[in-house]
Amino acid sequence: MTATAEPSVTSSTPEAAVALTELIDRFASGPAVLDAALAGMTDAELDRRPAPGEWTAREIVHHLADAEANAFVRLRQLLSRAPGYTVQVWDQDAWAAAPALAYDRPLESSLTLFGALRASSLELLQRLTPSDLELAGSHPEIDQPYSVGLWLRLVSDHPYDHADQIRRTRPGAA
Ligand code: NI
Repeated sequence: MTATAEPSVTSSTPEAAVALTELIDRFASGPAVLDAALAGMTDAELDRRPAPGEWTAREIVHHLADAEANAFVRLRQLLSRAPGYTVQVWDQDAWAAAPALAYDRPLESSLTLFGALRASSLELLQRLTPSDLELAGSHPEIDQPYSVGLWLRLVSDHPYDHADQIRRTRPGAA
């Protein structure tokens, strides 16, 4: 997805503090948002491909876990002030399509992993200072510093975007 960022989250005004709290709440709610989107879906529904080239709900869940694992590393690299840190990019479509990564397997391990990774990162986010938000590295595909503030905005939105996508895989939704 395309990266956009509002700079306000990286300042230390009262408005920015509210914005930060809201972003952290949004980050924390990701697993529940995903669970709600999946509620009651059968295996057949999880494997329904709404159109050629689009992901199934099952594939989206594995993608969310794998993306969170990448995000988990990025946050820690940023917060550890890794010198000259450049984000490691990964090809999400190649991961979803690689037979060895088995995006057709049961959901449970990826749901557990997504929740656990996010719970761990949440503990770090709850301790952030305003200056931590400005810690930054670079991203080969983003034309601005890849800061903790940008990370938080992008990663907080991620399960919301994909929950919408899961709802669109349901029969009659698209
Ligand atoms: Ni995604």
